[in-house]
Amino acid sequence: MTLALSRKALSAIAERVDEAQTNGRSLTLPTEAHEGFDMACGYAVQDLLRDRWKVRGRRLVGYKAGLTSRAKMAQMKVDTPTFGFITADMAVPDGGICPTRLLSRPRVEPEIAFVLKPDIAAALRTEADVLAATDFIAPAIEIIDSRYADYKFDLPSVVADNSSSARYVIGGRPRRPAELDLRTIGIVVVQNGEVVGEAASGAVLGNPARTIIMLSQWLEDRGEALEGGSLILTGGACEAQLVSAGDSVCARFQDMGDVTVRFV
Ligand code: 0L1
Ligand code: MG
Repeated sequence: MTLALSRKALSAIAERVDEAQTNGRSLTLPTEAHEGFDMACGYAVQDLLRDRWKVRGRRLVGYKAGLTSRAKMAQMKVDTPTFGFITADMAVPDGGICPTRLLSRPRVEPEIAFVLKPDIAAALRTEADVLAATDFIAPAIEIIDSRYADYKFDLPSVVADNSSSARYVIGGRPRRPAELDLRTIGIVVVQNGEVVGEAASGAVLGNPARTIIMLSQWLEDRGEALEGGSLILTGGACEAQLVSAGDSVCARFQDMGDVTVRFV
């Protein structure tokens, strides 16, 4: 595919995004700085970012999907989900502490996380395929961030910023897929003792397993395949909430327990 920007220009953008993610700095949107910067350019930058991470020894452990619920789409005024990659060093332990010093504008969202079995089919096309390929399902909080100045937002730029990935917390009680009705798990988000978000897991595409079908198709379209053993964050079930140092957040998942994190 021919991209609107040269490889050199895309590499320079990946370097700037990497630096901003690492040091908590803000950037101009690539769409404002480069005419023609589109979704294909956004994913090309994301790939270059992933290559840079690998060279530095950051371990890829899976994928994230963003903007998979109506609430998130409405909050960000978009209608297309996005994907990104997650690494081992983005994990914060359940009940642990998340420093905000290197984050610009952290927000939290409750997500259903899947961990796939080590050996899976090349493509997962149905909910049954996904459930058969799933080792366990766990409650999660994703901590997203944006590296763009003045809270500006557009999809190609967000994709270049690895779909706003920053940190994640996996916790609660992991469950086998057969033990759950993935459409109706109640989720409540409590921030400093106050309920700030409520959803059912089916807010994510009717069933968060559908995120994994979309992810599998997206990877196939780019000549890649889902890797066995991957951790997948399926997308926020309700609107993301801004957090800052001093906040405590607990996401409570029906029949799956709580996930908690404190920001300093
Ligand atoms: O995880 C996500 O929902 C990705 C969100 C991307 C947009 C944002 O920064 O809110
Ligand atoms: Mg998310």
